[in-house]
Amino acid sequence: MPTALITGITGQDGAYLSKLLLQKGYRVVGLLRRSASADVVGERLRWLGIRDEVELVDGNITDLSSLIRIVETIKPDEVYNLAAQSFVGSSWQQPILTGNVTGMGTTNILEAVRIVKKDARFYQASSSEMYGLIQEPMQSEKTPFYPRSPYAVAKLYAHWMTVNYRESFGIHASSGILFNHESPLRGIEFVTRKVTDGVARIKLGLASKLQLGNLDATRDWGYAPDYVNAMYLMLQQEKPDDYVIATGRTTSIRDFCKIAFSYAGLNYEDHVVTSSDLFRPAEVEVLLGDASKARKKLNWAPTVTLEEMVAEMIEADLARHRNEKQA
Ligand code: NDP
Ligand code: GDR
Repeated sequence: MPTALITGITGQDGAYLSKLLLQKGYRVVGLLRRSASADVVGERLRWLGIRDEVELVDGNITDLSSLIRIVETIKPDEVYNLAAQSFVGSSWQQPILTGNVTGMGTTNILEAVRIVKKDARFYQASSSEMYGLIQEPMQSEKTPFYPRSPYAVAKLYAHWMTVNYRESFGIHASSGILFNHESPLRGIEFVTRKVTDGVARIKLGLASKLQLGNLDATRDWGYAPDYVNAMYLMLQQEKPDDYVIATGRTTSIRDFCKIAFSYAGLNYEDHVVTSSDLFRPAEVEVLLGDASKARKKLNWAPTVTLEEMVAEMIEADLARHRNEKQA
């Protein structure tokens, strides 16, 4: 039975990746950072019905000694580094923490692998945010990077460290440059989930307005379960490499709102208000990914449309709020 170590197991991708790997017969071990809110720990794993099937070990991506101990103890065949301060908006408020966790945390886990188990295969969660100020209309593995937030700068450092450990030490280290991907398990602070949650609350009469920032930015939004499958496929390749994972369709926040509100029979213009407080100091205006390399080499393709995903997210948020009302 192969063993996978997942950092960031309690996040959206960690939960879906755990489910996928369990289905494939893996032993799944996740790094769990200590939290005072023990009651909410593992909420997403519980939502997927796999909380008792994964093992959780105490550690932190900023604490190299904990990582060395964990890699020594569980001897993983595959390491998926998904842990990050992943909210771009907060990275201006917490630039140093973001650098320590999202950037240096990656070096810590790469070091633990290099020192303890050099033959483990390594996945790094790189991001389309690294493209930032766009240099080409469609972004591929060859497009130059121009990060526009402390988060993106930290991710770019982590990305190059992954490439460097591959080239310097021969580690089977791959980076997935993933464009935005969403699901009912998406954190509530990200715009898609904020919108689907807002639609559900407005539909149920729990709210009437939804406050957003820049509606004109566009994103290439995919479906998280499709994207964790791409992570797995990257580590099954004979040679490590970097891959863009995207749908090839970009949609503005405004159009996302139109799709989401109209699914619930509502008009977004009656409910969405914008606030300059929610605009970012520097914006990534457009993202549109070219995943042809992944299609060709990994035989990967998205399976769910934006409209199907929005419907699933709204239904899940409606169910959550109905349950809350009954409780
Ligand atoms: P989430 O924000 O949902 O999850 C982040 C995870 O990192 C959580 O499990 C969190 O734990 C953990 N974490 C944060 N700080 C630490 C720390 N100091 N030590 C250990 N664990 C920590 O992110 P997603 O699941 O959406 O994304 C997964 C990864 O992919 C992230 O690295 C993200 O930056 C990257 N990415 C995401 C994309 C997306 O569209 N979703 C696109 C491209 C890249 P806790 O539960 O305790 O907070
Ligand atoms: P992003 O996702 O920054 O692309 O990072 P987010 O959903 O936060 O923002 C997308 C776009 O929506 C605009 N926006 C708002 N965003 C939020 N969060 N809240 C609002 O009210 C709002 N109004 C407008 C933003 O300005 C932005 O243009 C996500 C994260 O998962 C990263 O970790 C990951 O690396 C990238 O996707 C790819």
